[in-house]
Amino acid sequence: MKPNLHNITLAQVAGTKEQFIDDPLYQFAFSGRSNVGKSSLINSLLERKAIAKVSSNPGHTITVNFFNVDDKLYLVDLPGYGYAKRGGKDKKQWASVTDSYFTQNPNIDKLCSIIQLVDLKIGPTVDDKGMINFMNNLNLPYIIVATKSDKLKKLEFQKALTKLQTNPIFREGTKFIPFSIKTGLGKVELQTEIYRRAKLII
Ligand SMILES: Nc1nc2c(ncn2[C@@H]2O[C@H](COP(=O)(O)OP(=O)(O)OP(=O)(O)O)[C@@H](O)[C@H]2O)c(=O)[nH]1
Ligand SMILES: [Mg+2]
Repeated sequence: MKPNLHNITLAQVAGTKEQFIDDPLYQFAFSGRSNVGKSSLINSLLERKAIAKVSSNPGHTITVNFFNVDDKLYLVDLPGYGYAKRGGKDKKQWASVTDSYFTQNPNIDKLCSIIQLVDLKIGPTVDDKGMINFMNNLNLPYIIVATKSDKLKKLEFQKALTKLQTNPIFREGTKFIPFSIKTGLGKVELQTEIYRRAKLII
């Protein structure tokens, strides 16, 4: 059964790996460079305006935030990578908490899929390619969300999407979903894909 989107809580804000959620529910983690739209995507999927904090300044999300969706699954908002301005101790803290979600997380087997965001207009950056190679090497399941698609006109949109889908860096059979918070494109498709992977619907 589909989750009741009226029953959502921010269950955990984790600044260290010891604070990661430890329970049997499936998790879906949102990954991508800073400012690509991870928190916005979570709000859209949960049909809320601001349950996940959005900012026009990159580097907004600095903790790993677990949203409990009707006690059926977690959406996990991760800090973005590739934000050069954040230096020193902060950058290390960010890198370590995101990194440890993937590499030192005793509940990694609960990670059902990574939702990897790529800006459709920009295409995969060097950092995105690093993340995609990392997921390929660790055999982690992922879905590619091509976001901010509203920024492209129809013809450019089709061209950019085909270019992305034919990029050999992605694992064969990869699911691509074009998305926009502005037009609502891709929202229902991604909700359905998540519920299906979490075995809530067939
Ligand atoms: N045009 C357009 N803008 C978007 C879209 N999605 C997000 N944005 C904008 O992009 C900016 C960054 O969005 P966030 O959701 O905070 O990005 P984030 O990936 O969570 O960023 P960090 O927390 O820094 O990693 C905001 O100004 C959003 O309004 C989209 O589909 N289309
Ligand atoms: Mg964010």
